[in-house]
Amino acid sequence: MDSPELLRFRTAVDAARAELARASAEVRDGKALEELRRLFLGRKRGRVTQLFEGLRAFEAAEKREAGRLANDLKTEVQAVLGEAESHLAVPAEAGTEEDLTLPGERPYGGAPHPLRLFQEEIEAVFLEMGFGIEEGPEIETDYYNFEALNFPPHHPARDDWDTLYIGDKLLLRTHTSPVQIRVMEKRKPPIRIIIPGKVFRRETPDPTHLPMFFQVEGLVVGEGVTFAHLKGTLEHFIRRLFGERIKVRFRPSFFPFTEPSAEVDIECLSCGQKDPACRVCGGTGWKEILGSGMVDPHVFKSVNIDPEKYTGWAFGLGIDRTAMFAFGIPDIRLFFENDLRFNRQFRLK
Ligand code: 2NL
Repeated sequence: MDSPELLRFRTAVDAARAELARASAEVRDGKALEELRRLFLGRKRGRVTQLFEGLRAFEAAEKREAGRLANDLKTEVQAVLGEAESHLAVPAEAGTEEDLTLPGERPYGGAPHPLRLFQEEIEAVFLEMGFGIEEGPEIETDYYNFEALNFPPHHPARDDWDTLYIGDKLLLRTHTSPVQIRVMEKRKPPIRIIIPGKVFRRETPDPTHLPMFFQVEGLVVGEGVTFAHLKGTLEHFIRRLFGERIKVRFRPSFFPFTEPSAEVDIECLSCGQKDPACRVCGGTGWKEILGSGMVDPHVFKSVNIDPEKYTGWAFGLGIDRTAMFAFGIPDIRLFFENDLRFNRQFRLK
């Protein structure tokens, strides 16, 4: 049985709770809210405060129960005050109303991806020199991706260009060269084109590899086209992209579809050719940026271009790899995380 004191305490708590409900329903502004807060939680006269004061009169046996009642009420009061506050309209102070004559805020409308911007820079240099831009399918046949490019079936050179096969004859293209083959089938020389696009290789993702990346290839075919044109054009391209003073070197190499072949290196921009432990150039001072060569006569034969009459040169460059080098980006995967804080850093000029 509750003592009369505890009964009275219960009644007082219930009365306070009823008053809370009534008074809170009438709160319309910050001032009324503050009054309500003072009515219940005020330091001397607050309803809750006084109930806590009253606890002192109880024997230990009932103090615990009375304390619980007072505490529950306090929690409720705080919840009701918080709720009432969140429903209050922000007071419109004089002079701070919305100025309807101000121009609107421009919503963020998106921006080209950094790789797209870099691709467009590359395209601009070749467009200047009279090249056209071609595109083609990302799913290719074995013929266009390999055979026409002088990779016979089962040739070990295919190992360096392993990819995902879709059935026997279809695959994800490993370079954009198949587009050049398609163009040469349809069009007679002179030809002067670049082909940017997605390519695919069997790779495990790491800071410098992904199974999908971007490439630009180029092709020039005509009468009297020589290795001198290859050198002059590629050197000009590199100077337009990286600046007039960049050091460039050509180095012999091998590709199944060109003969002779050359790789092109530029000075390491990361260490300025000075750091024997440089992570970017491995201490060599040079960074390979593209592969190139004179189109192999076997390639011309597969598209019915007479290699006795016409010669040509071609090149291939990884857009992602080159953009990483140009911007000092340490991990290729950053391009594909779609983190706007990363992407927005590359709004060029
Ligand atoms: C590299 C090397 C290269 C080509 C691509 C090509 C295309 C045709 C005929 C002959 Cl149709 N060649 N493309 C030539 C040499 C090198 O790419 O390292 N790319 C990232």
